[in-house]
Amino acid sequence: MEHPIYILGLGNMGKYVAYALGRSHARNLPPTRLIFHRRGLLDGWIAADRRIRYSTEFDERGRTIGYPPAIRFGVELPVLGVIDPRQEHIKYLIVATKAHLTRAALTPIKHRLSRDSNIIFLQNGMGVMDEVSHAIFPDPATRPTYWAGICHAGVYSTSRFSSVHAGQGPLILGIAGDSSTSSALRYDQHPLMRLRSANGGMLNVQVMEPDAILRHQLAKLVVNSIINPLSVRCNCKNGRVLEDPGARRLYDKLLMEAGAIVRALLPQGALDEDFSDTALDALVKRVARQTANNISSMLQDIQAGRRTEVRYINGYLALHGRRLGLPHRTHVGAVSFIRKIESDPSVS
Ligand code: KPL
Repeated sequence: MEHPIYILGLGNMGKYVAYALGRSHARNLPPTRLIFHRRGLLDGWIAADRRIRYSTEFDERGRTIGYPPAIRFGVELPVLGVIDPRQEHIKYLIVATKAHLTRAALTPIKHRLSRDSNIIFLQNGMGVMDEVSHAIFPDPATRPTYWAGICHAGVYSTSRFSSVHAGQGPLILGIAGDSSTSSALRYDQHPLMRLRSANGGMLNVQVMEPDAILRHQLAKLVVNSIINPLSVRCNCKNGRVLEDPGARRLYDKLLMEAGAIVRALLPQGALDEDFSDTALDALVKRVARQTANNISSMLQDIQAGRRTEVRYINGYLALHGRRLGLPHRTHVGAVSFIRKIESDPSVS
């Protein structure tokens, strides 16, 4: 029997990937199984008729088909997966929980994971893998292989099991760690590479070597550390962040601080033009435009009264800025601002 691909966490990204995999279910991909880490989720899933509803703002040629999203373009997914009562070994796991829930969500299934397991962390921010290693897999000899998944698609949820694909972008995938842990050859033969064909290539998977993955994680961190808190501050969609005059001043400060910190976190000798302030500025603006109609995940969390991932985004930059003796005040300010709103939404 093929090892299933398990998905833990059905937020925006979890639904997006589950839908793509589920649509390919009967064809060339291993079966997909959802793991619900809270009882309420299972009850909700049953109440939602065990379906993920997905719609897109794009037609098959990539043209925007209008906003607000037309649900009639969506496709309903029949039963996608089941809770696995057999507690079998997990070879492939996609973790798409919020960063701060990862440890708690993984703990009950840690006995099902071993050295030959592969975990794709499909989350915003950085620092989760270290946290998981420290708390769950302290022994490197028995630790699963960690993959970083960086999704550039803009997706937002309209209900717990419905989401809208609002901004196009690839899913960057690669083993996280040092270069010695992988090679192009291993990637090519790796069963997870079949994600590339999920639902006719819907996920637009691009595979990268560990050094390139780290660079990508850092670049995405910069993007999220600017667009996400500013979208909360302006209470606006991503595209408007660039237009708000108040946000503009903060934008420059966040960018300058983040740029210096990520340059210091790059692997030795990896410094290049992609991480200059000008290049990072162009990247953030490009993503804001490409996802102009999307509501950032941080604003979605705030609107839903959930805790955000700010501690793993601006908090991660602030932590390393402090450690490296680099300016990081604006990121500390962003963390405090978002945390205040989390505990008292009237602050915004
Ligand atoms: O990753 C995102 C997020 O919202 O967290 C962006 C790229 C900003 C898209 O909304």
